[in-house]
Amino acid sequence: MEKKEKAILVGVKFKNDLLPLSESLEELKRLVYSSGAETIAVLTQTKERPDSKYFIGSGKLKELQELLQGENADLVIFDHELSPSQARNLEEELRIKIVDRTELILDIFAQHAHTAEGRLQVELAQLDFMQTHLVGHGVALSRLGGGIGTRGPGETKLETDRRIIRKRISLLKKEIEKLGKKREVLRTRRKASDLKVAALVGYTNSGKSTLLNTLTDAKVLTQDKLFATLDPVTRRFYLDGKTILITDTVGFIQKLPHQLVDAFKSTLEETIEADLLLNVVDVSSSYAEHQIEAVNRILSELNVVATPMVYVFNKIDKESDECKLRELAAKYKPAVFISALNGKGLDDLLKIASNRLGH
Ligand SMILES: Nc1nc2c(ncn2[C@@H]2O[C@H](COP(=O)(O)OP(=O)(O)OP(=O)(O)O)[C@@H](O)[C@H]2O)c(=O)[nH]1
Ligand SMILES: [Mg+2]
Repeated sequence: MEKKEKAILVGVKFKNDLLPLSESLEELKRLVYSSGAETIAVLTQTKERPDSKYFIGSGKLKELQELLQGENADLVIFDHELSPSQARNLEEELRIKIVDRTELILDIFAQHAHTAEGRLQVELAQLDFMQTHLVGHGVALSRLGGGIGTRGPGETKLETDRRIIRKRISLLKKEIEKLGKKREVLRTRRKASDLKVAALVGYTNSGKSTLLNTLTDAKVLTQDKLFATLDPVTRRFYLDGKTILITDTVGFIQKLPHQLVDAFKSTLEETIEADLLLNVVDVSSSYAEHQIEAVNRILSELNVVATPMVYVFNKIDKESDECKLRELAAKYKPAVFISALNGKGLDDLLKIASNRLGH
């Protein structure tokens, strides 16, 4: 077992931020936990705009320096996207590994990618990140120590040469395209056979895989960690005497790194091409509405707004606030309320799915 890395988190509230800082930081902590690291301290600040050199202001930088002297931290994680030069300046000033939110999410993806296609997609996203951050890590701090930012299929230590990276990226794109073509053939065949597809979409950790397992005995890994599923899984299901396919896929998150959206295009095609979207929401989260908005934003970026959709409010066994449930039902339609864990409400879900698929 790798030693658990100890992380200090830094979050800055800017004037125009839509999300409360506390919500974003709570999520960052869950991301840190999901990556296998441990949060030992959190530092926050309110600012007009990021400092161009260090992202945080000079006073906060000093505070962070002092904190680092007292704590036995392995790295500092920023809840933001740092520019390559900010990351480098911070590393040189603080003499510690600096990781930003994008890099952290990429690391979780790297740990959770298991199929050949998933690994290629993660490597592509990581190299894309690396390519723009080649100046990001000062020579003073070698990254050979392991941990966040060093794991993943693409990690061969001296690939810091732009030319090599560019070559590798173009190779990966070709490979991914080849696999994407295979998917396309399968989809075309499916369409010809008139098989309808329902795709499970939603925020990470909302219970998509649990629902697939309950419905089909799929045995997909479910975990109380973010981004447990990366590779799409499709299972047959009998609905009103007809076979349909249900696809479980990668979850979404606020501020999803664009490198991942780009690299996972072919995986996301499964969602784009579905006949019905089951938008699974963790109703017990205090941030359920923000999560719905984030998911819908990504769906509209993927151009799937025309696909019929059902809001599947999951985990009702954990939510007792009737008022909240009524408000959600009034705002997001059509909706069903279920517990993927204990099976409650599944009949309603199947009825509405069947109806929406035109059975
Ligand atoms: N109480 C309760 N917990 C649930 C329910 N459905 C899922 N969970 C739990 O929520 C956590 C996440 O479930 P997953 O099915 O892995 O979620 P997911 O949407 O597939 O998540 P990612 O693959 O990470 O995007 C697990 O710990 C599940 O046991 C439910 O109806 N009730
Ligand atoms: Mg899952």
